[in-house]
Amino acid sequence: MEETWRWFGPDDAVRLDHIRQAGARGIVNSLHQLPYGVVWSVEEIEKRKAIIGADPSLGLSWRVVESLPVHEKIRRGDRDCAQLFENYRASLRNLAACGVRTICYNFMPVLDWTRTELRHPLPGGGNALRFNAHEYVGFDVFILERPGAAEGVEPELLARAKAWADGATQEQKDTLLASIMAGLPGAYDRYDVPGLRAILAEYGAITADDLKANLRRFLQEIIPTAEECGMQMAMHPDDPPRPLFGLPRIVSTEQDVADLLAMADSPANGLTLCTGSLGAHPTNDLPKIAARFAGRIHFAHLRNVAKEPDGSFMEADHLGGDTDMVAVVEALMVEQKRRKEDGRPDWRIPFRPDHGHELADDVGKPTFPGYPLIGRLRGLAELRGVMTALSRIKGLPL
Ligand code: DNO
Ligand code: MN
Repeated sequence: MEETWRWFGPDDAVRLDHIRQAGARGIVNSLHQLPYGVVWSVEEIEKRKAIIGADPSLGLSWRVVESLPVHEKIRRGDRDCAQLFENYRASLRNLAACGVRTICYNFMPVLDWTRTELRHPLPGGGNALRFNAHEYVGFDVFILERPGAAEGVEPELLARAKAWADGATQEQKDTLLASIMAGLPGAYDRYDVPGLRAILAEYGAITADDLKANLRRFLQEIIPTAEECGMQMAMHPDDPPRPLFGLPRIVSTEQDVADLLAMADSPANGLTLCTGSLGAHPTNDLPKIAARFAGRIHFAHLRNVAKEPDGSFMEADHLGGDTDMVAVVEALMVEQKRRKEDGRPDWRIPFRPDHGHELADDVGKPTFPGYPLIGRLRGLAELRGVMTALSRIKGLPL
């Protein structure tokens, strides 16, 4: 397995030499400074490559793009997207010309990964990310006041949500909003409550089927180009894997993944196996999903979650939580063996420790939420231990 690490670019408090100290060589990167929908020029891509490779003794290179963002108009299914599709294809061609061929992206409308709590205290100090179902409902029903938000919510959960909203100070409400927005990548504007209402209104009453049709259209537009360029598109699943604020999410379950891969039956149309995202869904069996779709997994995000009965979940230690991480890693390593035996030069699957706890000297540092140095370094070390042991015991190639 190829060790990679998400780096947010020159603004990241985690430096490239830190990443090398953690052991990773592959950099996962995006051009966060560019607005959504514009072409990534060869010049901008080369500039970033030069920064990543500036100190050759570190041996780092840009391995995966995360993300090449899909414009909201494409997700929403606007008619006049021809230029946006053309720009996306141009960015793919430019990236391929610069040697970057694995592209992680997502199809989550409006938001990206979403939590309600960025600093849940851990025993002994340090913090974890959490999704608290009552805070989510409290925000949706009593702060956003989205029409219909209370429909279908368990009365007991709704009562706890109301108690939370009634008791929360303005500061607590602001912190919740900031937590919900924290997953939007890079230096982008986050929505305030009126802004969120406005963008939700633009989506109107979109259904999961509508969103799937929009995804199919996107894949029809870009997969042929990805094929021509020898690129691997790797869809990131929904985090959390459930509808949010009335917007459907369509890459949440094993069946959704099967549907996505069937929409364009091409090796270029693949998956980022994010165990933490899929793992927060009650019916997803991660080792099974990893084994079933192994041939189309181009990238892996490895982390764990501990689920709670009301739909809340907490980001757990990488080898803790509800997902059998050893079994997932084994499935990926079995796939690597197959690729190697097929003579593929690129048989190693890139993975990164996806999120880590904020631990020790990282507490209080201006790292990106979920992306501190020490917690990810710990996660990567634990995962590397699993891989090393599996390789020895099962004879699987590392
Ligand atoms: C969360 C990440 C996601 C991911 C995007 C990919 O930490 O795994 O934000 O980068 O969804 O498009
Ligand atoms: Mn992920």
